[in-house]
Amino acid sequence: MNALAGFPDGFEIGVSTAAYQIEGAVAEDGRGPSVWDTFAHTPGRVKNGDTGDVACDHYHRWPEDVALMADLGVDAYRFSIAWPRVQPTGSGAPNAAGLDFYERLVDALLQRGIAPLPTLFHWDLPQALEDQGGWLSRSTAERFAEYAGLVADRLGDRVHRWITLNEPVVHMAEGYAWGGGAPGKSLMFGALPVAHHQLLGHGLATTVLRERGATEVMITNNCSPVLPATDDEADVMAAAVYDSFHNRLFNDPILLGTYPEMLGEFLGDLIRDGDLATIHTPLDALGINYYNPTRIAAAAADADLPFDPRPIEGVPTTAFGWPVVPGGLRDLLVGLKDTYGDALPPVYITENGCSTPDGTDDTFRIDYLRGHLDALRGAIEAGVDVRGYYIWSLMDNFEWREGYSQRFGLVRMDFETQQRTPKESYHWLRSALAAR
Ligand code: IFM
Repeated sequence: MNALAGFPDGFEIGVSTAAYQIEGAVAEDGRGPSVWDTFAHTPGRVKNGDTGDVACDHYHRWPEDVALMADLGVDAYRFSIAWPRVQPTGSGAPNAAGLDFYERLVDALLQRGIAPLPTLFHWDLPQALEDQGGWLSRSTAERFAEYAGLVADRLGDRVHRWITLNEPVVHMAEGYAWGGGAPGKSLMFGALPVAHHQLLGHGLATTVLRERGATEVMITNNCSPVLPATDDEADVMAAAVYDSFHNRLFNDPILLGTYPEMLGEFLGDLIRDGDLATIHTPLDALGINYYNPTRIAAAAADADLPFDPRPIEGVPTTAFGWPVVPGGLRDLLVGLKDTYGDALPPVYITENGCSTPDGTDDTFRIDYLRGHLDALRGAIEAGVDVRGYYIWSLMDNFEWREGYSQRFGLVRMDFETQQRTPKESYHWLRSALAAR
């Protein structure tokens, strides 16, 4: 059966990328440094000392990448806009050359009948803003809304759908709590203000985008269904804590206008009158990135954190070691519907995909995608309003602290020559799209 059969009319199939992971050209046309430039250039932070300096050189080779997408036949392309290209120091007048680049990209997509879906922040904060506190500082939320306005002023006559932030939980956790990503801080629970300020930035930017004619504004949250390691009460409690931290901290305030009770106390003083109303500004859709469920046990009494992730046994794993559990996608979506009811807007799966070893046949990725599309169909049949599915990623790219070692692409990248070679999964998807 065609893997894309049985989805509702208008169901969107797309591919996703992010600026720092593909663009390169980090010092061209006035782009300022971002926290990821700083982090990647700090010895020992990224595997093999890799950086995004060149990445897929998409900044120069974007016409080839648009042609690949057109040939693939996708409906839409989710990419991110690099804030430091638009505002090199994170505030002030826009850098026209940076906006020109995205304007050319958007025009080329539209000419090919591919709907652009830009994300305004995918972790590459201008370094100058980080130097003033980054997302620990409330002012970054205000700067973000201004930046959103500058981008929409230029592109808003052609782009009507926007994603504000990508995976704020991952940016908070990796960037500010554990230090595995930029800006590399290890504040543990001291990172929680980053959640509030990102959410506030999202809410402020949503209003700005709407004022400039946006018809569909969403945020992309990374969500993971949480499984207690056993039925033991301590494990069940630890799983609930993890669920609050990973999922509910970002979904509840947006969809319900409240923080999960067990985390609200950490945020108390930061929340000003009106903040939750701003964050709760109605959303047109919710973007969800799904990769795998998380299995959680209670932590040892002297541990830093109150939960202890455990492996999920007995399932295949990706090259990253992530468990492959397609049914988790259905469970996640049905669970969200159960939790939020009518407060859950239409959903787009804005990322799903797997890394595989270089040079192997691509059956693993095809099976992965087919399995997750089946699970998605199951969620729709169970009553969840899902409007689209975006594969991570169009092409192999800079996988953050793993550098170029994890390959998620439908298109193989030779990072020496910049040659792009469609993988078997690309051809498989192309046939499925053509036969829809
Ligand atoms: O590469 C990342 C992406 O930037 C955000 N979501 C998860 C992907 C795979 O790790």
